[in-house]
Amino acid sequence: MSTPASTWTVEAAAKILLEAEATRTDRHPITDDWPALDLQTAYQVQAALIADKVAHGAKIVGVKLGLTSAAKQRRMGISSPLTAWLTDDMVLEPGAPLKINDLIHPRVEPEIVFVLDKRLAGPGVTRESALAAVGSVYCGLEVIDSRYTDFKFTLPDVVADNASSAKFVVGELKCDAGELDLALEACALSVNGNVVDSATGAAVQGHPAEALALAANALAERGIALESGWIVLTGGMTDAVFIEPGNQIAAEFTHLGSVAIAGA
Ligand code: OOG
Ligand code: MG
Repeated sequence: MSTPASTWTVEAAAKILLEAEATRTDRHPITDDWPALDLQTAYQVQAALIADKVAHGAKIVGVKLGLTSAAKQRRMGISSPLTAWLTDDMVLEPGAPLKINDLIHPRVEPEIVFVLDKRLAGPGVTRESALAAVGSVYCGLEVIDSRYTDFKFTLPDVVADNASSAKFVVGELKCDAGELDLALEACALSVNGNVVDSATGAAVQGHPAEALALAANALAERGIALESGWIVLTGGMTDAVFIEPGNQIAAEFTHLGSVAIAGA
């Protein structure tokens, strides 16, 4: 049953997306029923949704960027990057199985992950000043699980849905960002041992620290700074792959080590 446009509010949209997540039920895009949902309002929905999770005990642990690579933008048909929130309940420990039945239609993508050791506030953040706030860099895998049927959405829809967030794993090898050329850092993505895709860090806005700068500057427009200790997922380097029970998805990086998720 669709909700008439006149009854839509930020809170109503957040509640519907939270319910879809809790009941593992995909749905049609909110903009089908609420075409007036613009980007600014969509970020308010995202904030309301996270506020609800925080009110129920979740802790914000960082930020994720979405649609920062051409591979992701092409697949989703959206050419503009976005930001969303990471909470502690999204953390999957390395080696822990991913319970597929807890999710709707999970997909996995390799990402370069920063952990900040300084506060980073826009505007005016550059790749260099962003890197200066980075304490360490890791490889990672993000599990995305859009609440929209077949991952079909517009930019406001996916922003409202906290950028399809579900789970993420951070690799165990801690590296110093200053010692690596992250644009040249390469990653091979494999499913059950077969390499299905590859990319370098340059796929992410030319350099993952450009993505970090983008996040700092975009969040500054909403009066938010990135805090010391926060984790930043800089965005999928390749297209995401579906994960099913019994599947093993792994990302092997040239210097950042490797990370894997087994579907259960
Ligand atoms: C949106 C989430 C995008 C990324 O890294 O690009 C994202 C989606 O693809 O469903 O997390
Ligand atoms: Mg991602």
